[in-house]
Amino acid sequence: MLHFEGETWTQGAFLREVQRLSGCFSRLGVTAGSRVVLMLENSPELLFSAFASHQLGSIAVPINPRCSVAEMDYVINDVEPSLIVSEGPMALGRIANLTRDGFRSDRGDLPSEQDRRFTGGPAAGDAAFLFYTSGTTSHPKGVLLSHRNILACLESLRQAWHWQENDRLLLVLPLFHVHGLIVAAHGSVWNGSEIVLHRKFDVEETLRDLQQYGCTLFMGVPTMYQRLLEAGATAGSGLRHQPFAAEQPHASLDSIRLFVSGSAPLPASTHGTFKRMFGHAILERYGMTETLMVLSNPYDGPRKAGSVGVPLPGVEVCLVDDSRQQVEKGDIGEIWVRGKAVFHQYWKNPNATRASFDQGWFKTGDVAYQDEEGHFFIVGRKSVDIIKCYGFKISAREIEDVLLELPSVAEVAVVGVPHTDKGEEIVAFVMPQQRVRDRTETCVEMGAAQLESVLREDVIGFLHTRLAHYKHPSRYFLVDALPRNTMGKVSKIDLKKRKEVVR
Ligand code: MCA
Ligand code: AMP
Repeated sequence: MLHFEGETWTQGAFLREVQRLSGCFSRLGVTAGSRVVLMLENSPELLFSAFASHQLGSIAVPINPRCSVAEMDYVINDVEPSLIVSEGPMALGRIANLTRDGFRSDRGDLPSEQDRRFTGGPAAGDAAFLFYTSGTTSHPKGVLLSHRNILACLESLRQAWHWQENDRLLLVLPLFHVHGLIVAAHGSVWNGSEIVLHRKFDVEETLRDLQQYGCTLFMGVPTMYQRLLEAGATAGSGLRHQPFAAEQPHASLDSIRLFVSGSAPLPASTHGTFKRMFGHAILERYGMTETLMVLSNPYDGPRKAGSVGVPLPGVEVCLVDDSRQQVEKGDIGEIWVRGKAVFHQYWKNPNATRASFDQGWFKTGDVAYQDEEGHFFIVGRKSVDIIKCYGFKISAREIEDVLLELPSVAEVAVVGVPHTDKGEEIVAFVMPQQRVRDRTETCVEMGAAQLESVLREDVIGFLHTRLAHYKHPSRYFLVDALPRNTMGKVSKIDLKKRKEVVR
């Protein structure tokens, strides 16, 4: 059962929409192995389209419908889709316009016998999804996930989180990433449970629907939990209920049996306050687009604040030092992962694929230690060039390369700095081509407008054409020089620690 903006689809109705769409896709030329770009806001149509693509054995490529034209171009050139499913008019490729009205007026017939030829479904090893994810390089890489990868992950989560048919999940995560689309949406379909879908996370609508629909499951990124806490603590926030007493669990979230957090570190303080305010110990888990879900706090046992738990069923995890040796408990090492849910290749990028694996293990780049009981604690990442803002993975290199295209910019360094709401905020250090006169300090923070007047360039307008909004720096510093180490490399660690930057 799917609920969205006052409408409901039973399982039968959901399946009929999937069947109808797969017929429609097939008529538009989609075949097994071809790519179907899904560029839609959260909506039932996005879910129907993904499952229609699965049925045809094609590869669904979900992308942020609010990405910039340059980002869209990049993905479309990379995947060469046979179909782009989007809302609104576009001037690219072969388009199925699925605005809600368009979608309804094109109800068409149920699939013909010929269209049904794929209803046996694809083989387990066939690719189901291609997700674009940022890395240490400038351009995002396409992660090819097979049906086998996805089913292995979903089955593991079913066991670990006691996911059942009578669960009802409030789904507010964006459906163009693994967290929302695979873990939450496909997880619900796999378990035959219900979804209450929102277009976007809104704190008041979330609190309302958790109660109104009697939801049993919620999955979010740490920012969402932080905002739920703020709403809970703020009197007169427009919530229909009374502000919560900080020391007294709020009774009306009783229907929920599990709050899950992932995609970025959940601060131990958020975990503790949430427990006091709402009476629930959030279950934190860890995963990655390439590996799907890897570690999870226990459903039954104690959930340790600050820990991402232990390996999920069917997943092997080890911690490895720089000489590729496994480390002792308590020591820090890179997380390596092995298991059926781990992807096999980046799209058209054999070099990146080769570099990511070592003896069958996928090297995550995340760094952690294990306590005596075997619980994992993430302490950071090997690369300073990866930023997690609002749960989105962002490449500092990608932003730097865009800013460097501005003629007024000589050098630039982008870093992630801790931030209460976002997890990390994006901070850019810009060294202009022309030394700016009448400036005595070497590192001056300035707003975007001031930066534009100093550089005499439309920095923000340019960023809009190149990068999705969540990749735009939120703070700018004008610098005379960037700190460099003995090898001549910009020392981002020093930049992150600068007194002007730390709030
Ligand atoms: C957005 N912005 C705009 C526009 N739209 N600015 C100008 N014009 C626009 N049209 C700005 C926003 O104001 C904000 O800026 C920034 O862009 C980011 O937008 P948004 O993310 O929408 O911010 P928000 O509305 O505050 O929402 C916060 C959110 C959302 C609800 C936490 O970011 C979200 O849903 N994040 C989830 C990400 C996720 O699902 N990750 C999973 C990846 P400013 O910052 O200046 O206010 S998968 C993964 O990580 C692995 C597999 C795992 O383990 O799960
Ligand atoms: P993505 O590429 O968007 O799939 O993001 C995956 C990355 O998110 C991981 O490599 C981690 O750096 C981070 N991540 C996911 N879950 C957690 C968590 N619970 N705690 C800390 N980092 C996390």
